[in-house]
Amino acid sequence: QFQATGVQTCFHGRHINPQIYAGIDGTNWRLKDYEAREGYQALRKILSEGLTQDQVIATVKESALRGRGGAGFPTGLKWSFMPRQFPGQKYLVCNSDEGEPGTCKDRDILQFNPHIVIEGMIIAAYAMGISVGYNYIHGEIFQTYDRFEEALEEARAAGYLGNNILGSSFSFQLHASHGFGAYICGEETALLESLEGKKGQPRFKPPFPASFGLYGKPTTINNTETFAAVPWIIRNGGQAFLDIGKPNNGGTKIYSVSGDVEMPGNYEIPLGTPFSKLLELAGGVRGGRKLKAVIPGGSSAPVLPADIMMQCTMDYDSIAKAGSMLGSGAVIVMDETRDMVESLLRLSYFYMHESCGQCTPCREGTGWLWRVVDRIHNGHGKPADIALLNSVADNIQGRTICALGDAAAMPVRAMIKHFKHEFEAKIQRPDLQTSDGRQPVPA
Ligand code: L3W
Ligand code: SF4
Repeated sequence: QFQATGVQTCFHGRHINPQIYAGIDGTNWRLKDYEAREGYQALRKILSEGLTQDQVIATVKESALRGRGGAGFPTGLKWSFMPRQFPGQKYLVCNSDEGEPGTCKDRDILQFNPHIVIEGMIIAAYAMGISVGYNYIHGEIFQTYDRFEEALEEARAAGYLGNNILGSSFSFQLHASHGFGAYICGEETALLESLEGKKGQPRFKPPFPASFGLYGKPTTINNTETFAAVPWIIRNGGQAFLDIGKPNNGGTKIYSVSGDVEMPGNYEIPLGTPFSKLLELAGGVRGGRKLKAVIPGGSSAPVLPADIMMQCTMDYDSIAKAGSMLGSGAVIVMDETRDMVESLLRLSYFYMHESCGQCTPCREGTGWLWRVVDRIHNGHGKPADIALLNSVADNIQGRTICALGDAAAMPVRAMIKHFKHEFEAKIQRPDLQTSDGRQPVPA
């Protein structure tokens, strides 16, 4: 029932299963097509049945929908943090600043089913009594931004957005905002700074955006995929959504599967599905090779060796129990030929490059990590370097303003924990270095 149907959405090998989020072939994204797929029926239901704000939030809580951007925070709980009777302006923000290496799901949702995000945001705004919203879209996806703008125009013209929506007393203005392509602007408070026209640097939390958000006003920020789940939940009920997944992990999730698989792409499957099933949907390991390791939730998530990963189900709790995190659902598959030192070199370069430089442990530490991994990779590693890497990671983790510091430190510790022998081999046997990353490193 939930097998990826092979619906082509973007380019070869990219599939989104038409269960909840999409099911689009690239031509049927317009309002009339969305309405033909029960689009805006959830909004109509709320307004015609006069559902209260509390009822909508209670339904989302019941669904056990958790934030799809990385942290997995319960959506209904987050919505309930918003002050109801706030005298000033409140804001709703969609985080479409998808930049996590390996993640490419939000881009496809916006490109192929933009109205599902718009409807989800309208419902969220209704539930929290918000009259203005923004969708902050990653700076490098111009086509997607234009598509979303077109969809907004359609929704406004049809009376779904603007003043007195569908003749009700509820009004909501929604705007698109183009980001600038910096990874750090996906961090919610950096995003808010950027939206305000400032340099995109994270703020200290608390206060959380629910009390001090955009322009210092109460703000709720959810990920694109999170909003996209909301119309289905309202149409079918919270319990139905929960039943698709497993307790505490309601619904389906889109996984961006990349790396050494036959059919990389976006796959929508129920939370709680065995990893082995997802791997099978993606065509298995490329070239029939053996699975070596998997990064289960985007580059910030600790790597897991094949034997542990094959025991996991794809949901927040199972992956956390195994020592990693589901994150944004970017599943990076590595086969037996992958050189883990070289993989870590790529990752650590990314975090060094994307650090906003605001706090010393992250600004200096990410550079240290990269330089030490680089010298190990280049055959100039010293025996003390492995301990040095762990020590630098220790001095970053938990000591920074935002999660980027942790995200840079955790992959280092995990790589060393599970694949220490590869680091040792490079230090002891420089002749085993690989430059193309395809030569196996003997155990
Ligand atoms: C009010 C409280 N609100 C928490 C809210 C908070 C936020 C949400 C989760 O990081 C992760 C990160 C990346 N009162 C609250 C409260 N909130 N306590 O709940 O908060 P938090 O701090 O747990 O997470 P975060 O800062 O949102 C996100 C990881 O995701 N990640 C990155 C993904 C990148 C993308 C992208 O490319 N755009 O999604 C992937 O794994 O490392 O750990 O809203 O305000 N007491
Ligand atoms: Fe900037 Fe890094 Fe500090 Fe985050 S942890 S605020 S990215 S310096």
